[in-house]
Amino acid sequence: MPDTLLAAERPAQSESSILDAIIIGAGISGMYLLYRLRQLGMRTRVFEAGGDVGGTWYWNRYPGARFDSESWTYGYSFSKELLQEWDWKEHFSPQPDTLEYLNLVADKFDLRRDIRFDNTVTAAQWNDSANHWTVTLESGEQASATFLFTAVGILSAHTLPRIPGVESFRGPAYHPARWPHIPVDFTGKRVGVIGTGATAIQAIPEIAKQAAHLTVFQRRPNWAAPLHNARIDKAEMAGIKTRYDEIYARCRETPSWFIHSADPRKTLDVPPEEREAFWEKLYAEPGFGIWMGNFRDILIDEAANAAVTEFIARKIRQRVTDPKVADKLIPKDHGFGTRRVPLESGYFEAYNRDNVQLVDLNETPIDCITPDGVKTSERDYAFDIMVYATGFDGVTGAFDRIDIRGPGGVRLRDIWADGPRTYLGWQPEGFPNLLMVLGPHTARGNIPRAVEHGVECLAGLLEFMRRHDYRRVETRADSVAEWTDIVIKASEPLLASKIDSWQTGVNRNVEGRNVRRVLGYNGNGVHYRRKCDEVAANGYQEFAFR
Ligand code: NA7
Repeated sequence: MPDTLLAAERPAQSESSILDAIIIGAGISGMYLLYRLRQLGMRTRVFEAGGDVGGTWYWNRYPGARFDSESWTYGYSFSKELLQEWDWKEHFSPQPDTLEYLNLVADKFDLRRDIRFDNTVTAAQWNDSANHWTVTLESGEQASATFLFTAVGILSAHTLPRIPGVESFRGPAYHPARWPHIPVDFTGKRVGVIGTGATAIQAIPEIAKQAAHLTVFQRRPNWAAPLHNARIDKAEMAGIKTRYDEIYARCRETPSWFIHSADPRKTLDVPPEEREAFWEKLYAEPGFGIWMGNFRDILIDEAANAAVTEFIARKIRQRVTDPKVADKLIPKDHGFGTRRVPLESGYFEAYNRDNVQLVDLNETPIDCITPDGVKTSERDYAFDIMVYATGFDGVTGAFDRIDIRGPGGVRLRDIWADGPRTYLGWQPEGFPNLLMVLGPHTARGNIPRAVEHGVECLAGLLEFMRRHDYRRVETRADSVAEWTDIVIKASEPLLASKIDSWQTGVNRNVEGRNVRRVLGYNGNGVHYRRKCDEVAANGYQEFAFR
């Protein structure tokens, strides 16, 4: 094996300056990609905006932050030694434990020596004659490499609310994705939270336990279901360790790469009492079963969805003491499961506390943020601390924040203005040697499972290039057109595709993000795997090489 992928091809004078690969991001994707590219002998450097490894789990340190995937399906599967070495402490790992795990991975594989932390990539430019990418960092420094890999995550471009006066608040104000490294003490404080997405749904019960008073500003409620987290004791963990092969095999065989897969029955074919008993069982179980292990038609059939939606609404009414508050917490504009379902631990009960108030912004919209707090159409609210749990510019947002230019200065942001165009989510059209982990239009679901699969696919492509002495890869336009069409058609039957959410690319805090786009492959992950395998087996005919 040559010491670098394309060592024989590289002119002697550029040996030291042109790397084989640059990776943007040292989260779960970038860490594994670095490990894998090293195995291929590629000279690689990672640029990471954060101060250490971990991506999502480095940044999102807010109270209550934890997995909604079962921990023992979430870890990397590539190293049997690592699997045996690490003990998950809870079925749905809290952020500090997950970060500890990722630090262990970084230490064990000595990843940090190739990562430059606190380095935000602001631009990337393809040099066609030299056949390399040059990235520019916030500091103005530049670095070049034959291949540029994005490992920027799907929810890394956080967004503050577009509300007048947002910068004017006098006290501390936090977005959960930029949470301080020292825990925030809410004791005795008046706290305002804007947003009721998955993040707020995790944070609110925790903040409520501490704060003197918590006011939640809700624009749209979300459906949520119980997480049912539990600790894992030593004996249980020992059992999990013996079953890892089986667990990961199971994930490979389900549509979203979680352990859950849909019940083959159609909702309305099942007698009402039996249906009800099934839903009760799912509601009492940990994790995404209520969403992904439900009857197979709840996410595509209006009547089926209405039935399960009614069940979940009833649960909210049972759990929230004040019927008026319960009613406000029940979404009216979308059915259960048509936006990513937040899994909660005492979220609805938080509203039964005397120190928690829900403000419905449909009744009393926010006029502005003031130095003291929030002014709605009805009154002023004074706060000591504000939390803007207002989400992310999903999937393409992190790409848009980098000025990525291909041949002739073409901007990726412009090419994707009406929606991303890629082949298999591996590579955008018209951008040679730009490869993506978790790029738009890949299959996603259980993120680390998607990451490992995506990295393996790209590693296969690179090995193929090495065997054939290729230095340049570009997707064929007709392949991109075909895949884009498949992706769009796969999402059409889903009720979710008719709903505004980060998954359909709508974020009213970002200029121009008010039109729905298809951002991921929403077909069956098993089919996606098969397709990727076929492309590799057939010699990557959908790509042009030089
Ligand atoms: P989400 O799910 O996008 O939630 C953001 C929340 O913030 C949502 O309730 C929004 O209401 C609300 N929001 C955003 N902007 C405003 C303004 N300007 N005014 C009032 N309310 C606002 O992001 P999360 O971080 O909670 O979760 C993201 C994912 O992380 C999640 O799906 C999991 O996969 C993990 P809206 O619904 O837009 O009316």
